[in-house]
Amino acid sequence: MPLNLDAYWMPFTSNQAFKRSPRMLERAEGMHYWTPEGRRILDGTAGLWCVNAGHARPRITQAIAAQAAKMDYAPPFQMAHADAFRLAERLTQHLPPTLKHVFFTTSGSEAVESALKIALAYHRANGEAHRTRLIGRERGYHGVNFGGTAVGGMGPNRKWFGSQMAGVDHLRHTHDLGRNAFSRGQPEHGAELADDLERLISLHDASTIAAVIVEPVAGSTGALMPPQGYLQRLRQICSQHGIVLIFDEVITGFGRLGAPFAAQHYEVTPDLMTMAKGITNGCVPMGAVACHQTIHQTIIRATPHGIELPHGYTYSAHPLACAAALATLDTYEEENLFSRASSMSPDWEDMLHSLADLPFVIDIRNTGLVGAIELAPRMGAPVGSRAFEVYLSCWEAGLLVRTTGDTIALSPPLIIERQQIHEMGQILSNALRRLT
Ligand code: PXG
Repeated sequence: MPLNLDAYWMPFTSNQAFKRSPRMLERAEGMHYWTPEGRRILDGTAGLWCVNAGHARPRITQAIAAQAAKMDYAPPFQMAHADAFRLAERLTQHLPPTLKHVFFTTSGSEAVESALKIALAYHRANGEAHRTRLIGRERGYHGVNFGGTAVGGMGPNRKWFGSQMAGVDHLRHTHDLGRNAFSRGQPEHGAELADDLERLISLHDASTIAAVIVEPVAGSTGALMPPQGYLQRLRQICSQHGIVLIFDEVITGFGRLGAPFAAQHYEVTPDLMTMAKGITNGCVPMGAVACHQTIHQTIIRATPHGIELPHGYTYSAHPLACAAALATLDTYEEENLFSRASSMSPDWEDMLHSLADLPFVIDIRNTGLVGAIELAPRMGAPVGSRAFEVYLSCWEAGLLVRTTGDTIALSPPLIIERQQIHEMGQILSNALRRLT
């Protein structure tokens, strides 16, 4: 019987276009997907920035199967299972030393909501309940729940959803093609954009501001690297004014930049850090918030009896997710995958920048195993029409890429080999040459 495509309402998808011409995946292993027709597709995006160790790793899939057979589910409120503690402890070994506690969620969006609520709870517990304002950044992406949508800064994701949350403001974004186009790694210009926070502090007064949330590398908006000195400056201003700094590391975590987290890569430690995706190699949904010891202690000590933080999810620290995450960490550690993005980065960078002279390319950006190719918008056509054409050509040629607006974003599994980087370059180059 032919598959009925009607009932499934697909997320972040043009449902009408997809259902006219579906792209289906059936199987995955290592660096590749296979379609139901048996076509092999090189995974240039690690699924959606999450399958960092490559697909269907037996150690991880076996750990999930064994856990499902042993104990499928355990309530996380007022009871626990040992792997939840083991996993939190293991994660702290890869975190900056002051981030000593981990709160589990089911996704990146929930990690963001949890981090925003922990920041508010911290100020309240610390006698500063007047700090309620949350600051995000233009072009930021922090998932799709109400808090994340409100602090997020991608216009198309916000405009459908009313007034979202009161008391939110945004820093300016850091994208500056005029000064920084074709930068390799961190762009040179733009550290002063962090001073935008001083402007918002003058406007609202620091005593009203709870937290600033940024992605160290803005992913969904098209892979924008932080200008040199920008994150350091943001850290300094937050510390000076008692504002909680949250790094949303949902895509930068677990080796994407060549260190466990962007915090180590850029040598800037936030007070709270969100993570998801690569935490289980994408196998089982899971997110987490890592917390500075002072934030954790302040909240815990404020309530000597009873529940200290009335927050959590039915699936917090789900046994299958914990089993997957522990096996994922074993894999990352054994294969040194947290440093692999930096050892592969020179080849990756050269491949990307070799595309710089092709038609309509107006910027190439890269860091670790992240890449972005920005195209000139097509006059009179919907935003992103050129990038989507490249996406379709790559799909036909057996390569999976992502597009956002006029940017093609790349983030392959960290196990990628040099030959596969070369293959990606060939397919991208052919697709770009065909553009009109
Ligand atoms: N924060 C960041 C920085 C993200 O990148 C989320 C939060 C939300 O995570 P969940 O697990 O709730 O989806 C994300 C998600 C893209 C793309 O094309 C990126 C994400 C999701 C969908 C598409 O770059 N990141």
